[in-house]
Amino acid sequence: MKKFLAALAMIAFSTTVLATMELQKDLIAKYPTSKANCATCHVKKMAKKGDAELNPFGKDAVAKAIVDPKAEKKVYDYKKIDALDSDKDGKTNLEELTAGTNPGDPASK
Ligand SMILES: [Ca+2]
Repeated sequence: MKKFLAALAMIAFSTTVLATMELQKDLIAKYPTSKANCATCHVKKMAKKGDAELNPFGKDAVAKAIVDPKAEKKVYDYKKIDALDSDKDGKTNLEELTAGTNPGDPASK
């Protein structure tokens, strides 16, 4: 039973990580100079399960950039939040993604 639960936990974790990797690839495809990684949307670069808190850019993406919130597979239109300055550091999200700085971290601009 323990092995089964461990396997189940691994699958759940992998699915979450894979979903995140897919979003990361999507972001890089749309903003090739963005240097997108986990910390682009999350507080911690290597977020563990249950500790994947979103940073201000990640929160704006979830709140304002999802094309159809009811769809099972979420598609993001980041253009909807290009003009915002999610982390309030004086640079828009588009400026930060283009420059390769982090739009969700005010210490990166
Ligand atoms: Ca920033």
